Parts: sequence; C-alpha cells; structure tokens
Amino acid sequence: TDASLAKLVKKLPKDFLAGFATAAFQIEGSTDKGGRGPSIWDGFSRIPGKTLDGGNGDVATDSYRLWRQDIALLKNYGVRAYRFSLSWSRIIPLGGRNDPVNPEGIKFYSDFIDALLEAKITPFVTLYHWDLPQALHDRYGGWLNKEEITKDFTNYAKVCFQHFGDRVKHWLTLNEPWCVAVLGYGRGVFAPGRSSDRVRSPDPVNPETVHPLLRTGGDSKTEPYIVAHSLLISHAHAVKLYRDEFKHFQKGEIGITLNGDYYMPYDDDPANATAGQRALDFHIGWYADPVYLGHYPEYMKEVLGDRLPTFTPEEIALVHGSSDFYGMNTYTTCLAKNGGDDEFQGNTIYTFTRPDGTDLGCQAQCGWLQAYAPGFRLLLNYLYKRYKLPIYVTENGFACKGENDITVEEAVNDTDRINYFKGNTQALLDAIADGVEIKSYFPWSFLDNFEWADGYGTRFGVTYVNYQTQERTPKKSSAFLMKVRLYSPFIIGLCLLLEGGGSR
Ligand code: GBH
Repeated sequence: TDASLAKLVKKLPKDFLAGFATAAFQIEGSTDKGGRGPSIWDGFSRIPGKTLDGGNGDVATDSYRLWRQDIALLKNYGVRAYRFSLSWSRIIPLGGRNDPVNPEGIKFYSDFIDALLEAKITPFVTLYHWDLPQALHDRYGGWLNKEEITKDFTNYAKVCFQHFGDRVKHWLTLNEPWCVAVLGYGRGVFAPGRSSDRVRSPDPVNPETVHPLLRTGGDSKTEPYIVAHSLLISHAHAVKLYRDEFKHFQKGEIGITLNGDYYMPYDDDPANATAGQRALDFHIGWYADPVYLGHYPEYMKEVLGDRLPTFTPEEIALVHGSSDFYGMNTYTTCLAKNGGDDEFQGNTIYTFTRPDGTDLGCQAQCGWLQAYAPGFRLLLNYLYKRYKLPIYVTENGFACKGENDITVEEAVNDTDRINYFKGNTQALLDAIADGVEIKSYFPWSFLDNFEWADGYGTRFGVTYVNYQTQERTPKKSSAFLMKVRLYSPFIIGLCLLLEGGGSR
C-alpha cells in the first residue's frame, strides 16, 4: 500500500536527493532573448518533418520567463533537489573559447540558482543536454572535431564552474552521449540530423564554403563512433579541470549521466542471453566501460574494427575514473533476441512481447517504453556490480498513452504514470535492500515539455502544461510522490487537495 511504501521511503538516507529533472531546450523557449545564440536544435526543430507535430523549441514551457513560478511549484511539491541543464548558447552565444561570455545568460542562471537555494532546493546541474551552439557545428563540425570541441567544451565548463560553482555542488557534464552520437549522427532523427540515410540527412550546404568535415550529409557507419569519442574526451577534460582547479575549494562532485535500459533475455536460449549482454554493451558499455573500467567493450572492438577510434595512452588515463558516481537515466526494459542487423542495438532484436504473447508491461505513448519495475531493480544491481560506484538516478519517467488527446481534467488522472512510479519506487527500495548504493531519484519530468523529435504530443510531466496559456496543473502522480513522502510537501495537505481531483 501507499502507507507501507511511505514507511520504507522514510528509511532512505538523510541526504537522498529526490526531485525532478528537466533540460534547457525542452522548457526554456525565448530562444532569441537575453542575448542567447542559436543552438543546433533551434534550426533542426524548425525544419518541417523533423518533429512529429511540427513543434519547435521557440516557446516550449516558456520557463525562461516563468521560472519564478516554476520554482514556487517545485517548492510546493516539496522536492529536495532539481536537475536542470544550462544552455551553452545563453552563456557563450557563439560557443567558442575565444567568443564572448554573455552576462545576461550568467545572470539568468545565477538568479535561478539563488532562488532554488532560497527555496531549500539543491541544484543538480547538467552542462550539456544536446543543445550545441550552432556556430561550433558550422565553424568546425562540432562533435566531429575532437581537437576543437574538447577545448571549447572545457572552456564552457570552466565559465560555469567559475560563475556557479560556489553554489552548485552536483555537476553532470553530458546527458546521454549515446543519444547525441546515434540519434544525431547515426539515425539522423536528432540534431544535427546527420546520417547516411539521404532522405533524413540535410543536403550538404555549399561544399565550397562548408567545413570539410560537413561536406557529406553524414556517414552512419563512422560518425557516431567519432562523435562518441570526442564526447568522452571532452567530458574527461572538463572533469579534470574541475578536480584540478575547483574541487579543492568548491567541494562538489562531478560525473556523466548515461541512458540505458535493461535488456532481459527473451527466453532461456543462451544465444538470447548473449544478445542481451551485447545490447547492454552497445548502449551502456560504450561509454561506461571507458569511464569506469578504462576501455571500450571487447564486443564493440570486434564488430567495429578500425571504425572504433582508439584512445591514446594519455586520453584513456584521462577518461578512466572520470566520474565520481554512476549517473543513470533509465526508462524501460526490453526482451532481447539474438539476430537482426541493427548495429546500434548490438545486432539484437528488441521486443516487449513475451514468448506467450503477452506484453511485458503497460504501454506508454512512445513505442520504446513499457513499464516493467523488476527490470529497474535488475539494472540497478547490474550497474552497481559492474561499475562499483554509488548511483544517482537522474531520470526515470513515463508518458501515458493518449494523454495529449484528452482534456486537462482527464489528463491529471494519470494512473499509468502513478503505477509506474509506484513500481519503480518499490524497485528502488528493493535494490537498496539488495545492497546497491543509490543517492538520488529524479523522475522525468517536472513539466510536460518539448519531447525532441516527438514534439509536444508526448507528455512526460507530473505537471500538465496547457501550451496555449502556459497554465500548469499538477497531475495526480505529483500528489502520489508526495504521499509516499519521496517529497515533503511545503504546503501541508497539498497532496490531499490534489488527490481531490487535479485542482489548480
Ligand atoms: C531521455 O532520453 C532524455 O534525456 C530526455 O531529454 C527525454 O525527454 C526523455 O528521455 C524522454 O524521452 O527509437 O531509436 O529513436 C531517454 C533515452 C534513448 C529513449 C533513445 C528513447 C529512442 C530510441 N532515450 N530512445 S529510437
């Protein structure tokens, strides 16, 4: 029951950070305000056909303007912490190490952080959640250009540590590098939309003037691996800088956060067990093995051969050990079957249908997501055993099917999301009982927001957003999280009020 769950939640360590997560481009809007420069997602999301409903990031949840209201709501929810990302283009509009820093951008985030602290909410800050300054892409090919991007990313990180590190004690360098590499440069469904698939890929602009690295529209066989390599090395340089120059007096911690779902063997055929491990290697090990173990997974080396870049001894010395904790974003569990020719899935077929024809869990709005709490517990155990560091769960969430097609009064009754959180909270507590050290839980997301290529029709929020009026309405899942005391509501009785039926 909810009451017994609440009792267990009470036993979480005192410093456990329960909050919500968001990302700059998905909520801020005001892309041309406050001296911000364009990011690769600005232009990409405006190209017809790139998002499901034609939505772009120009307004989003208008949080650049409504941030005080957002913080008031977070405070009402009683969160301990809030995970958000900084927009590189607000801070350094052209992105580079020799480009000017934008004082308005610094002030925006500085005020924001002050207001969070004032509300007793711990800021948990991501430096990069996919919104690369457009100028860096155009100037030298962005993440394709390891030498340049490493220096520019490290400089950007330095500016952030200098301005915010007195108050921010929890840093994440990159959010989900797998998505950047595979979806941005392999499948071409995310910015900058590069891919060997000529239909998806934007035509190369004038080959005379474009940077040589961008002369083709992309190459899915090589670019994702090059990009991933640059991401890992850039991350590691930023961490080294923090440890060398800031940590001794700012006393914070820093790491990376990786996406990764659990892949369970479809049945007891040993070939499917191997397939499950390959899927884990390709999603998680690609990044986690270098960072925590000091090398790429053997399986990737085997299949990719010289398409997989190699680390110089200096590089791997920098990358190995470059995260103070394991940062975990996870949403679902798939059943893995041997076969198929999708390289990015580790040549494994994923399904949610069990051998007996039943579904693994409750289907979400997005095809890739079903609720399966036992998988969450298994994955927590797998990661802790393999990488041996405390885990921060930095994202976990559910988009109820059809939630965009109903009225707000109906949408606040988000039973499927409540069940998802109920199952996963229990799974998290079970994993702790198994001995896994877990330090945070950040459901995705605080608000419905711009869901990348899915646009606005897929809603992940515990708060409903009316995109016409920008009115925020708490859904019952937020009341549920308060009721099991994951959060301690500031206004006593708010959760009971909400339970009465999504009142504003
Ligand atoms: C997170 O990624 C993001 O960090 C967050 O910004 C986002 O809003 C949230 O999830 C909800 O989607 O079918 O090949 O396109 C989650 C990890 C990995 C989940 C890629 C979707 C789709 C693979 N994502 N996956 S594909």
